[in-house]
Amino acid sequence: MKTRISGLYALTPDLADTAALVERVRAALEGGATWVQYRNKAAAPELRRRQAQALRDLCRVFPAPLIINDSVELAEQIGADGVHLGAEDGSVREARSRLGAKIIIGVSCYNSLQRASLAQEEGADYVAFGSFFGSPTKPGTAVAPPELLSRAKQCLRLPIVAIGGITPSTAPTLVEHGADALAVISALFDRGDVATAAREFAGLFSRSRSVGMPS
Ligand code: TZP
Ligand code: MG
Repeated sequence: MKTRISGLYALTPDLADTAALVERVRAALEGGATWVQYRNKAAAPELRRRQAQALRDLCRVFPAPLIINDSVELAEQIGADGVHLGAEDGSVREARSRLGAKIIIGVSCYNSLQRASLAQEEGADYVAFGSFFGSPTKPGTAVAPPELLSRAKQCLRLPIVAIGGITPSTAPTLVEHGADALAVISALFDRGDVATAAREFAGLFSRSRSVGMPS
């Protein structure tokens, strides 16, 4: 059985210093991040491979699933738990046939429910929508309203990830609208104390899970 994504999904900032990257991701995991995505569009292939391997080793210890952004090839090379595909990264079917049934496949759907339904039909394991707020990491990207999450919840079976400009103050509305997980870069890794930032995000999920539970 594959783990269903939920909670804080820590996406890596671009850091050339691999030791510093690993320490910051370790702090995020210690603070309660549940999943990690290696994302670095700027690094050369050899550095990407080394960083992905170092994060794979770290994630195995916790354990937490490690997902590779953009590259089926890199995910395969390092034995990652999954791959995350955007519009330019090939189809879910191709990734599935190359990586196999056990690999987690996530898909960026921007603000498109149609793209999400297709991803679900093709066998994706989660879909991501966004950007919900202005993103310092990816300015000028497609904008999605929080209501999209409620609509997606009604028509999809897959878990839903929200992304884009998410901070501890903008996060609650996304969780209330049905986000199962929050993908965060800057509001997590630009903070001096990454573990404390992670705890703030992770706390939103323990609170929402306890709502409605018998006391
Ligand atoms: N896709 C939409 S916004 C974004 C991606 C990859 C970046 C999210 O980073 P931040 O810093 O949490 O806004
Ligand atoms: Mg991509």
